Amino acid sequence: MAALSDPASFLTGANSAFLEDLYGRFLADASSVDPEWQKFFRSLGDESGVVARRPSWGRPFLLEPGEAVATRGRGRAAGDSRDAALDSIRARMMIRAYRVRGHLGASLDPLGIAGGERYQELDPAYYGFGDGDMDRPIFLDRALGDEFMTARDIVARLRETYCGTIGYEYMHIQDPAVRNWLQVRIEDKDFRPRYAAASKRAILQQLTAAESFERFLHIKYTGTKRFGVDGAESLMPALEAIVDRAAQHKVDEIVLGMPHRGRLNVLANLVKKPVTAILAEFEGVPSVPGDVQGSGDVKYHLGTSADREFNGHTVHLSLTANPSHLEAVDPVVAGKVRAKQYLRGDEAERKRVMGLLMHGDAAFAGQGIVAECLGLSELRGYRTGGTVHVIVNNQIGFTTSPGYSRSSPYPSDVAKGVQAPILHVNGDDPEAVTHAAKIATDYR
Ligand SMILES: Cc1ncc(C[n+]2csc(CCOP(=O)(O)OP(=O)(O)O)c2C)c(N)n1
Repeated sequence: MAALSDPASFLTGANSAFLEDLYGRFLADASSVDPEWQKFFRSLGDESGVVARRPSWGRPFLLEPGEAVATRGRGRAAGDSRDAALDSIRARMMIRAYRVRGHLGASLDPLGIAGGERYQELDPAYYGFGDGDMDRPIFLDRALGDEFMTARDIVARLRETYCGTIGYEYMHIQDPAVRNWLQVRIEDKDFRPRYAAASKRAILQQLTAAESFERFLHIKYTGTKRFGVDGAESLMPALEAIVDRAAQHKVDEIVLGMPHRGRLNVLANLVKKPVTAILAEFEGVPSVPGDVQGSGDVKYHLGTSADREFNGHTVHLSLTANPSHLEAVDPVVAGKVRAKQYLRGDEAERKRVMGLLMHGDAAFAGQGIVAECLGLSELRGYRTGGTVHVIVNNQIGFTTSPGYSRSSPYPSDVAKGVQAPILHVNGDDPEAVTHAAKIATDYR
């Protein structure tokens, strides 16, 4: 039999699940697979840390399993002023750690592939609070609202605030007033998310509309390339919440830009483009005679605009047309916002026209134009008063896993350079997603 010209030609999509499983076992323990497979996997020369299946926001610096944490608690009696001071200092250190790194303990893994590692700075034992130290009152000087709290209550409060389904990154912001505004929004009891039955019903209705729309396309146009929002349906209530909130702030116009993913859903359910027009385009018929025609993806490039009313305030929404080139639409949206602000005489405050950009996780981290736009965003000649960015993180970039496509832990890290607050939200908790969307809009 002739030798195979490509020794990897047997690696096909059809046996990928089997190979992935085998490779996983090889990485965990090389001797657990057949020697021939060992030889082959070694010849690939992959770095195991890069290949290991981790979520895109995998955490590199964690306690090793079984590694002891620094336990300094000695079961002290209350009343000793030095020990009381130590308690207070250590509690404050722990509170700060949660504010800075609580997101590393947040539940942000809808696919359940994170492995549940602990981050040592979030462990009370790291600050000397052992099992016997959890129930005496510690003077906090109202750091979390109350004058005294026990370590147990502090940890419970911090975990509830910072390790739920929203992970907050805001402590990199240098301006104390800005940072404090966010801290109050995150920690204060008055701002805790509370959803009335009507709000929950509205969210459910938006999710149902989003899912039904994708299912319909899937059934009706089986086999047609579709950049569905499947799995990230909570994008829809998030966008609805942003626009609704912007309307409450008397924003008159929102200029939107987005990539392919979820675009038809946004057109149908947010911008309310007639579904007949969308479907006509799906069948290759331009809904407006004379519209550009090109590849089968054109329907994912077209823009549209419409007025929507929220509690008596009309907001004009315009989704900017874009090319296939990911993120190229970003500066176009910023330019449109600025032009509209100029035309409306909104240059002093820039409160009436707002930009709203959506991104894929791989594109946001990978495209240089994102960094360029962020870098220009605060300059006098370019500023627009702030853009709300939504990264739809499906933990993959076409066929590339995050470990192969970026060096930063989160896709959003480039935005820290302009001190933007970053809210990571678990897409399986649509109420949390809308809560984060509201904070982002209020912040803007
Ligand atoms: C500038 C540019 N480079 C490459 C591509 C090809 N491409 C299309 S989709 C895609 C992956 C995008 O991944 P992500 O941003 O995570 O979005 P997702 O499709 O996963 O929602 C790539 C590389 C492109 N369209 N534009």
